[in-house]
Amino acid sequence: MAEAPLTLGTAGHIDHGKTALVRALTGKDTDRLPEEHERGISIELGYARLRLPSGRALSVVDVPGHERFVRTMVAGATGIDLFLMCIAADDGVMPQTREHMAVLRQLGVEHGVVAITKADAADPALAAAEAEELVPGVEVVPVAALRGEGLDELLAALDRAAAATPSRAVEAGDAARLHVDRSFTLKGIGTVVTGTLWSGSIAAADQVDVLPAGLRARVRSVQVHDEQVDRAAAGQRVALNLVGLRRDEVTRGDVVVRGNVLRAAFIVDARVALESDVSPLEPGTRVHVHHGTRESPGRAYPLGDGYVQMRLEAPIVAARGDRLVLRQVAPPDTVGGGIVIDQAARRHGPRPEVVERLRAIEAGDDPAAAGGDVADHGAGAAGGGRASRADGAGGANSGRDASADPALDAGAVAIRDLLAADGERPRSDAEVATACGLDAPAASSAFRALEADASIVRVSRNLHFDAGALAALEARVLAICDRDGAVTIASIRDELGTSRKYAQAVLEHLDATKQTLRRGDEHVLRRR
Ligand SMILES: Nc1nc2c(ncn2[C@@H]2O[C@H](COP(=O)(O)OP(=O)(O)OP(=O)(O)O)[C@@H](O)[C@H]2O)c(=O)[nH]1
Ligand SMILES: [Mg+2]
Repeated sequence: MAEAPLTLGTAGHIDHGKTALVRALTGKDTDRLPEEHERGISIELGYARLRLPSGRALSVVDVPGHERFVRTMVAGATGIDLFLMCIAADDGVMPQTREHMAVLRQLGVEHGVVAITKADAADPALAAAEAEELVPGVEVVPVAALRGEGLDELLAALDRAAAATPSRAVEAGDAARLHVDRSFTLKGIGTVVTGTLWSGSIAAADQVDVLPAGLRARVRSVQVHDEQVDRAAAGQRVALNLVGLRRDEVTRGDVVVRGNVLRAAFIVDARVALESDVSPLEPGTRVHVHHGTRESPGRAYPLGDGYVQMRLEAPIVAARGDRLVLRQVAPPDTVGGGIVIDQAARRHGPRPEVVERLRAIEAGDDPAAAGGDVADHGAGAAGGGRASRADGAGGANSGRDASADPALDAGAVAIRDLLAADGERPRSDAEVATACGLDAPAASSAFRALEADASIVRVSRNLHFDAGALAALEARVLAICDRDGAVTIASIRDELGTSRKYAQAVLEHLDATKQTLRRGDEHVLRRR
């Protein structure tokens, strides 16, 4: 069998010589923006191809080291199999050396090499000792890229590291998915997206879906490293020319899938590991959740036993087993990471049966989730529908199943679907009952069943929200609250472009659930 394609990602603090080293190794300057040259720093991800002495070729992603661009680094690092950590001899281990290492750890990128760069500028011994402490068990090679010294030793070390590295993509199954890291238009060609193919394969003439929007497109051509191919395989860096899609309809963070097997979701349950110096998460802790090339603000709700529910402001398109990186906003830092256990979870609190179920899924013996690694139960499908609507894209995932949930009667299912369709502006309970053809007692028992099953949430005497839509709305309101210090019904109404009725309902619900506190007309975040 041919060797699996591998992607090598640089890592390391700003100005530690990553781009210079990639250039010395590959001949390619990955800083291609004028602004990058003017400022002398990398801003965007850069790409190159590296031929190792063994003959093996690696795709290379060069990431920026600036602390403001860690999110870009994470987007690049999610597609890599092994790392090239650069630590400058004259500077040693610095904050983004540590943070990039934390990101790699949380993404499960274990193999790589450390280069002590600028070995011509200072004795590399001190930085090498720091490196051995930070990244134990990894080969450390001093190099001077501008003089071309140490490159042969580095290439040999990379060959050894590559030989020991399994491709993560090939392990990941058959369904094709590509997390988009760039999208652009080429004159006469149209919309092009690039990314690492995480799993499956994609060929010209394939029909694909772009999630979370749920837009359809046809693949006109496929390129791997600037060469036209019939079919791209898992693990390769791929460029797809898509027909039927405008450039502004697809962007970094979106996911191109073939086979309609993944869904977008606002709520995921994950097993979380925090970095060693981070204190435990409080319910409602604000975090930025990075998944694939997407970053979404959200809140973390510990469920017990290391499981945490992430309620997100923007949907992610995840499969079970995917890695998440968690960053805090202020001060910005990587605080931990997680592995997705339920990729389309329902909103729930830290109940023993929730933890039991997640344990069962993780052990591979959960009956409701058995048989596949992607959303295949009712909640997952509904999550997709909700996600796309709340995202403003509309009409997505029309394949959403009609949901014959055995625990719910037809009336309850009708209400659930109607509220999911209403999203952030649900009609009143009485209007829902009328629309579903239910009399008052039937409607009220259906509402109770749906509340118990956490697919809807009651926010006031006669108003229910779809749980996913409410979570997204709450997250947006809390983000505004965080930014402005305090909000009022009027400010929320104006900023969200909603009506006073919904603004008031959501604020009262946030007060009642102790996420905000009312002070006169204002609502402020409850501090820990
Ligand atoms: N003396 C010496 N200087 C180097 C060497 N490699 C890089 N530099 C210099 O260090 C500076 C930063 O190099 P870059 O390669 O842009 O650093 P980077 O890590 O890619 O920086 P960011 O992408 O912004 O994080 C430049 O001025 C380089 O010329 C080296 O081997 N020796
Ligand atoms: Mg650079």
